[in-house]
Amino acid sequence: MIETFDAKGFLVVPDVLNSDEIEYYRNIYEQFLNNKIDASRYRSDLGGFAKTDEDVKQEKITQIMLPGRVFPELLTKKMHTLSLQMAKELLGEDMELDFDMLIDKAPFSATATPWHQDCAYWITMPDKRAASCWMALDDAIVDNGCMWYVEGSHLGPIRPHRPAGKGGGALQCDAEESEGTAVEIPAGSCVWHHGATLHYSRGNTTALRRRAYISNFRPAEMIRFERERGFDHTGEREVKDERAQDQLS
Ligand SMILES: O=C(O)CCC(=O)C(=O)O
Repeated sequence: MIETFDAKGFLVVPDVLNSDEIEYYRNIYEQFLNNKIDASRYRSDLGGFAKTDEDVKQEKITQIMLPGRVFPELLTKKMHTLSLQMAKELLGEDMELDFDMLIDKAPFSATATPWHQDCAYWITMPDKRAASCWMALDDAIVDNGCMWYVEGSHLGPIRPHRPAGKGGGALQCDAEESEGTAVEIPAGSCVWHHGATLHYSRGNTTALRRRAYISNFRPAEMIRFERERGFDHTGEREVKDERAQDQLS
């Protein structure tokens, strides 16, 4: 599995959570979505680039940063403890949780997450080791927005990124589905990707839910490096890694 991750830049780990555990996380996830757990200061629309009058009435892609900080019980449960263990096996014993987030694509919200490499969002760091664990809390299929990855892209250059549109939201770079692989996984399974792996997901065009819980890991020393520079993954989104600056724009 480690070799696969190193070569491809992504890795499926099946059947991590059992049905009771999935239910536990879904229950908390719903409390975040309906604001029973108030994370409004960390909530935004990752699909906020699709700005017609109709679009602004409803979040297209709900992103809530740092659920584990808002509701610390999560940090002690299986998803966080096991994914930290996996991160250490994949990238080294010095891995620690940098941030977590919820990304929800509501039924029929039909908004793609644009192609991007996560490191474009981050400040340039001397140690590039980083990985995200994308945990499916619903079956993830192509039509509700499973993840797509470009195999080996973490080994190549960082593509130029730009804001996906006006008004915050996501970053994007140029890439095509024909370059990538769709990774359909059942609820309770996860897929890992490297911080430089090019990825994307289609919009949810179905009546199905598509709840994902994402945890990101990097060396403890690099987390310190970020925090010393005031970077904690709660701020405005813009191209931060100098390798991803769009020289053409
Ligand atoms: O869930 C999605 O659609 C996108 C997730 C993503 O970009 C990430 O985990 O880095």
